[in-house]
Amino acid sequence: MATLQEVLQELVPAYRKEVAELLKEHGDEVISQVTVRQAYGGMRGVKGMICDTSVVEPDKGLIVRGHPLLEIKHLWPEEVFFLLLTGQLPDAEAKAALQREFDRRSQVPAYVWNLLKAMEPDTHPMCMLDTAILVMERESVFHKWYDRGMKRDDFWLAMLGDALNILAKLPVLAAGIYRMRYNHGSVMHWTHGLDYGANFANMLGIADPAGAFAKLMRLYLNFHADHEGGNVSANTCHTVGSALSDAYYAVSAGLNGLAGPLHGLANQECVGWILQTMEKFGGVPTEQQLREMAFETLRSGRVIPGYGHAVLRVTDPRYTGFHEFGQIYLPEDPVFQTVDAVFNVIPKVLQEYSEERVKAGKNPIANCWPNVDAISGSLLYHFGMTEFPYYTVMFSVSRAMGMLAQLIMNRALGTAITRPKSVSTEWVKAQFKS
Ligand code: CMX
Repeated sequence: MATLQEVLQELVPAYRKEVAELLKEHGDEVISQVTVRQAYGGMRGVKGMICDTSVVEPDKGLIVRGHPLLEIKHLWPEEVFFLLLTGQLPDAEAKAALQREFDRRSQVPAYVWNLLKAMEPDTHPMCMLDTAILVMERESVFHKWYDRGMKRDDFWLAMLGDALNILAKLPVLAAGIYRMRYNHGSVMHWTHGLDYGANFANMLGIADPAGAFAKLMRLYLNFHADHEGGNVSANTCHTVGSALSDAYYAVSAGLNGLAGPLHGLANQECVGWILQTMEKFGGVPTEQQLREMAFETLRSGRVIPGYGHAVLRVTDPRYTGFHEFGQIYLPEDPVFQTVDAVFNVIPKVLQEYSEERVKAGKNPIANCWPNVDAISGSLLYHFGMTEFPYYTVMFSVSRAMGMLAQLIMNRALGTAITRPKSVSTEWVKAQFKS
């Protein structure tokens, strides 16, 4: 099979033709409308952008290029990246070629380590990661080619160059940040010939005699890679990229969004909540104790982290897949057992609380089921990664794959600069005056 670049070279003209025909035939047809509530409510449910790498069905969860997530959970991260872009699975040769691309691009420049070392010791690891990506912008292929007068048709190719460079360096950077920030010793290097997930596991320096942690990393990087285009990180990356800002600007910006507690940071908050509950009740809590703790959290105006979702209306399949992993590798772990106990209690609590909210004239909670963040941290914690402020960095290594795949697709399709129309409250009032 051909390499990723060669496959894309074949596919991009076909993608373009398909979209041009769709626009010609159906360009003026309506696919969505917007209510006042949606305009004030984060545009929830408004169909206003295109993302071909994956879709999230409210009742099914993530579907990557037509494959429901749990049917492709065995894929390695490099295979997922190939799939996101091409809709095809690489054969052994194409996979090895992509791994060699990562091998040769994995060196992180010395000035990046110097910058990271100069940061204050209490800097959040997400801030370190996003700063490191941004400072490497001077390496951008897209930027350099653009300055030389690159043709529009080649934008995607330059974006692919940036994407491969960023993806190759991200696990090295992220693992280095873990080791620097939490005093785990010197930064470790990428091993040539080792796959992406195992390389990341290895560079984190977690003892892994049976290879279970490497398996978790492959699964983790697969599960978090993409979640269609409208979530905060992907949408931000899309918007920044639409101004033809290069991938370093766009990915760093998207990951800044991932760093928010209502988005990727929820996994950090979730483990915090679980540990707090265990500490309060001296171990794995009973269902009654969990109810008590949950209502205490809700009544103090906080959310239950890891539960609810803007699109999903069922248990997140990523939660289900991680749960299967936990049952095999850490069934006796008390943190994992608490996560399990939480699953038996929280949906009911949130349902009751939602009914209370409705009676008080507030919005219902649209989804009372767990999302990925409810469980992912407990697996990392089991393997000794107890520094939970770091977890979103791991999420980022993976999510960058989806964001970069989307950027390449956008430049291939020539997606326009993002510019939705905003209106003022005065304008809204005037619409309904009569
Ligand atoms: N605990 C308490 N209240 C919750 C809740 C939860 N887990 N989930 C939703 N609600 C509340 C919302 O805060 C909102 O309240 P207001 O109307 O007073 O603002 C109301 O229920 C309705 O929200 P919704 O329509 O159900 O959900 P949204 O699309 O507005 O928000 C999300 C989605 C994820 C931000 C929300 O469910 C949440 O805050 N969950 C906890 C944090 C979390 O797990 N985030 C990670 C999501 C996955 C990811 O992006 O990484």
